[in-house]
Amino acid sequence: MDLTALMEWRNLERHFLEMKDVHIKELFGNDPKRAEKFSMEALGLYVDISKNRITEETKRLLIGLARAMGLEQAIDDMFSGKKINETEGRAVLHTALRNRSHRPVYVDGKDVMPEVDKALKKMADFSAAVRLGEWKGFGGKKIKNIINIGIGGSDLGPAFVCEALKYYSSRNLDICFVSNIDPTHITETLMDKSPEETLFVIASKTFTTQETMTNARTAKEWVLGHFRENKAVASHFVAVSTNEKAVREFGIDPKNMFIFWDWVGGRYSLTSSIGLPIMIAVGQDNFSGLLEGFFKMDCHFHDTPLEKNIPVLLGLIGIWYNNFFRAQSHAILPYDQYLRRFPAYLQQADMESNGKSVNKDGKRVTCQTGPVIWGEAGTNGQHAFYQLIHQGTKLIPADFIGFAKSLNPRGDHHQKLLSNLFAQTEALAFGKSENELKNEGEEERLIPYKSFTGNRPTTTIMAEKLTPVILGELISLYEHKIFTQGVIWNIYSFDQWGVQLGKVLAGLILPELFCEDDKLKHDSSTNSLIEYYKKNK
Ligand code: G6Q
Repeated sequence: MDLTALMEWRNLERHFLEMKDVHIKELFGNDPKRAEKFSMEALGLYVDISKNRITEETKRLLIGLARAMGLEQAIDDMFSGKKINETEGRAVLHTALRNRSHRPVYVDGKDVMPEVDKALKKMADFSAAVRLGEWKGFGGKKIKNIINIGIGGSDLGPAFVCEALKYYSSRNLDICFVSNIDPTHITETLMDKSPEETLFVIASKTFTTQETMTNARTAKEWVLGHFRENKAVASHFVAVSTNEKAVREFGIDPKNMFIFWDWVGGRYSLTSSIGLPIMIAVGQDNFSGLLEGFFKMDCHFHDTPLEKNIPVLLGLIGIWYNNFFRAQSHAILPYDQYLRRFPAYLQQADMESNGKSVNKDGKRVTCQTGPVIWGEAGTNGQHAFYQLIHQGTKLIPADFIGFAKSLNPRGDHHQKLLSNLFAQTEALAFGKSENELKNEGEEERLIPYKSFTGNRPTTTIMAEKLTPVILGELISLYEHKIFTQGVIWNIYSFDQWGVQLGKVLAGLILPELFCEDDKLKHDSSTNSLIEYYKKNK
């Protein structure tokens, strides 16, 4: 199916010609009720899409495209456990992990909910034991440090959420994340810690990932170097994995293994056992709150008509800029320090899912797919890259995220933070014209530099305050936004073959770095880099 040949696509192309020079200022000028019409309140979120370059007609046409691409059926297929990850032959059921209704969800004819509940119970028992100081190190001391060793989907989700929910976390425990194979990462992390008080969570779906297994072996040497008894491993290592055999071979007792399943994709796994460090940090109740939030947004996505469906609408607005305005990137700008790592988390979620150029029919796509995702917590970004968003030559649609209440109120900090958030969206949308500057008596020669064209689109998402429930809703919202876009682009969002080639080549180069023989068979650049290393190591 060629998406760009669809009548719905061509209608959007025509509509784009009418819209491309329309200013957001005009859209607001023509309709005093625009903010009301283009904002939504649901599940404790207030989502304002009015500062986008859209009209009712844009929405209607985009929804037409979504229907033409079978979005409603695709949503049903995902939730019902169809093997929609066809290139890996797997169902995609992260929604079952937070299915608080406990309605059966079937994979290959088997209801997975009892196993999901059992895994959650095991996590809860273990987390409680660690939090209460009942889980002791081999030397009998309480655990003070939890170090999660994992990478990609086995790192970014729990690392992001542990920081996002830090306000709700136990301050008696230090939760760290080691992901990079660079020895600096684990060295710096272990530096100030005692093996007696440290518990490692080795998080790897496959339990074969080079970075994770190398770091895990180094951690094991560190622990055994201290205790000099193999038995110590049982008190200081647990595993989160789908691969029991490899976990056992590493020396971890399978009773200290937390399972998940092949129908949970790495970057969609933080509500599975991969979330163990989160539950240890914030406790079972807060973790349940997080799941509750995910579930609420899952239900909203599944049950709400496309016209009022928040993830669908945000996904469609993204398509509008990406494919018609030809925007190359999308900024995520959380005005909350706790959400500092949201952009990095979403970078993987979005770019690994939708960074594809072959469609479901095995053909090259005929339109742009996933954008570059980037961002930084407000207000830091304002003093760094916002210049380009305001006055650069590129169109960068941005999502602003903020909360009415601060979790750490202090003087007028929060009011200042929010005034900046609101002001940025206002400045980006409405700009400042040369005439306004003239009327203010600005020096003639500076007018071109000081004027702002505006018409730079933003979406603002607000909630009363950052809670585990709201965080779950926000993450699920973006997961489903990404899904929506993948369906429209007709690509497989749940595989990641693009990470393979580099891994294979690294495997070939590794022995060459150790061997003295200098007959290298790569291209001249790669050969020179390897030779440079050998001369200077
Ligand atoms: C995510 C990817 C990838 C994966 C890591 C770690 O969707 O699959 O980021 O999570 O490569 O893999 P393991 O968990 O198997 O170590």
